[in-house]
Amino acid sequence: MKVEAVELRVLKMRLLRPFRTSFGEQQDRYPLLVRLEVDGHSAWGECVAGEGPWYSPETVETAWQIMRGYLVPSILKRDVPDLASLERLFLPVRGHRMAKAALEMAFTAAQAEQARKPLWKHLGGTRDRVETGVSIGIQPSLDQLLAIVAEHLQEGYRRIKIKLEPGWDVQAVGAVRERYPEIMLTADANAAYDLDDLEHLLELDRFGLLMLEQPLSVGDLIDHAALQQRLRTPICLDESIESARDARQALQIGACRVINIKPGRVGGFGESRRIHDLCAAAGVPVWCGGMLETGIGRAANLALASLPNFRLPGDLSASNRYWAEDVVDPPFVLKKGGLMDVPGRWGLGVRVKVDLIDRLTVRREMLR
Ligand code: NPQ
Ligand code: MG
Repeated sequence: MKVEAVELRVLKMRLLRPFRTSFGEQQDRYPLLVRLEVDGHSAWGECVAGEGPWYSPETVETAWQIMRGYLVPSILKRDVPDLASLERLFLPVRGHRMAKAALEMAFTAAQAEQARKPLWKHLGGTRDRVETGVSIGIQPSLDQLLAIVAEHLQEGYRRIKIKLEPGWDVQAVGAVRERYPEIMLTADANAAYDLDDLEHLLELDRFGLLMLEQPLSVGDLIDHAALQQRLRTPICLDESIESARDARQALQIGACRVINIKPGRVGGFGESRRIHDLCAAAGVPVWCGGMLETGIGRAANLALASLPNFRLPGDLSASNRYWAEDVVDPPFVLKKGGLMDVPGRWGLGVRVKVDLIDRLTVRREMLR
């Protein structure tokens, strides 16, 4: 497959409501999109890097520069027969996994399109609908938290995740659990604690959480293992797992019992698949995380989540969880029972609204 040209764009989109985590609050999202031209066809991908280096060291700006300066030149006008070849061409660039993943997503969608298959079948998925969950930001009050949880349960989401930070943890989880004793409930600290908080974190054990996501710092596999020793609640790692090697080592020392896979965080579908397979072999469930994507990134996540070891509901929310108008048509919606259809058209599987994207674009460059 030959990539004739690559277009990079940054959009400006407003979230329907501000999203607050332990690393900050945000209302505007600047999605970074890539479009590959392959055999006269367009293939879209989305880079999930954040606006600032809070969730990960990558940002929209660094991803743009690394794609433009290194990754795109390494593939332009070259014959790249398959995913393994693309990964080899990207290997000299250390890190910058979100930048790599965006190009890999578009490349893989183009391959699926050429094979006349939807992405999920091309990736080896085994189902055309998946269970959804929703991630709820830190709220100004417990009342507002309960109201927003109620709203999302009503819409049908199968699993509620609430964001934690010191000062918004035991009480918040307790309030939701007291109101809803039976729901699948999880909590995500985005690395806001350390082992000095051990006794405090142990208080979360009584709420029967499905898992506790990324309680400690990114590099703290050993401390996560120590915490997991004391905690009945399974620990799920997110930020700490950037590769299949990280996943293998985390499982080896007992640092977690669940892994959140985000293709952006680990460098693409190839690495996601290796983590998926390794966890399947170890009997460890995985689920697909979210990064406030547009419908383009959502389509990719849904395709990945159709693989068999994605056994827990992901952060795979409907378009209207985040956006007044999504960049794909039709928008993603929840079906009965909190299920979502995996896009079924050839390639990425969705129709991209190029006119809308044009109107939202604040920066654009064509590379040939
Ligand atoms: C998580 N996502 O699971 C992330 C955190 C997150 C849906 O909870 C810009 C860039 C904004 C990255 C907001 C969800 C972000 C971001 C939240 C990541 O930890
Ligand atoms: Mg997380």
